[in-house]
Amino acid sequence: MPANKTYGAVLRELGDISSVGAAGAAAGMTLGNPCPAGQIVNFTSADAESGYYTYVPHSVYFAHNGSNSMIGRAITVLDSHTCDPNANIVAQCVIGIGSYQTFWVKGIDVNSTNLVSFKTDSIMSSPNTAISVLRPTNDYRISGFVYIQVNSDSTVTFTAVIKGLDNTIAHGIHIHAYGDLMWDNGTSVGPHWKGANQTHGLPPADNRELGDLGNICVYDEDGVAYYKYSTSYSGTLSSAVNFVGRSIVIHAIRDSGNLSALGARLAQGVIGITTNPIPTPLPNGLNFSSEPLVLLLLLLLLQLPLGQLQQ
Ligand SMILES: [Cu+2]
Repeated sequence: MPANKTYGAVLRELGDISSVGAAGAAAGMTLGNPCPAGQIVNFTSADAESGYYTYVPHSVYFAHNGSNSMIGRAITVLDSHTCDPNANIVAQCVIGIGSYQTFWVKGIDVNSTNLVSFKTDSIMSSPNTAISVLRPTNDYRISGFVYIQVNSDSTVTFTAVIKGLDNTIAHGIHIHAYGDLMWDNGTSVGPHWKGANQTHGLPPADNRELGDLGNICVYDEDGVAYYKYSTSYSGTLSSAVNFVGRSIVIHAIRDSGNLSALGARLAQGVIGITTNPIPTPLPNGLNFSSEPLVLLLLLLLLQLPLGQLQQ
């Protein structure tokens, strides 16, 4: 990092960091003005090296909840000041809900299940998609994403493509309570996202936690993992209970429904809003209900008389 170089930080409309530029326009960009309304601050390399940098912005775009929430959007860092039209994006992240365990969060009850909601503006009059770009914890080598789509019947479809998992076993997948990636070991995202009186379980159990998404257990011949599950259980993008700014976590072992044996956290990513299509469509022919189908066939065979089997 060159000495005294100036960098700029800009709030983006979308919380999509699946590629450079995927986070879209600066929030509240005014046409004809090179300085975007979403500008947060300019800082120097000396500021960055000092560690935490505190800045109190004054834009309406910097709310924690309500109609102008910045939760689930992205912050990009530019290699020049915020008003430089030729600046390049050199870093980006999604704004998640902070965990009180790792960070001070002023005026926010981080234990609430319903503290985030969307801004609806000219770009997203009715947001219906979100994405969590996964980053490995510790020294694991895992990459991928979970794409989340709210369907017209208000069910939500979670679709994932993940590389680097052990393809000989299943891996638990959950929504965790916070979008706080401060700690590399995956623990700052907190426990599973859950509502009152919910206990951990596997879908489609009636009593399970909001974040219980079951297991990833479908792989292609190259070892790439795929996951797809639709549910009306986990809220929507705009309902009072929603997952924006929380996180997706992938575990080392199968989730058997037992809260005491979930395995290490291999990858994590904050859930941000997006209007972009899924980065990688799923290949055709995947069967996400293979386990139940095998069980069904076994039951049918057991009920058939042997004579019928020999015909
Ligand atoms: Cu988990």
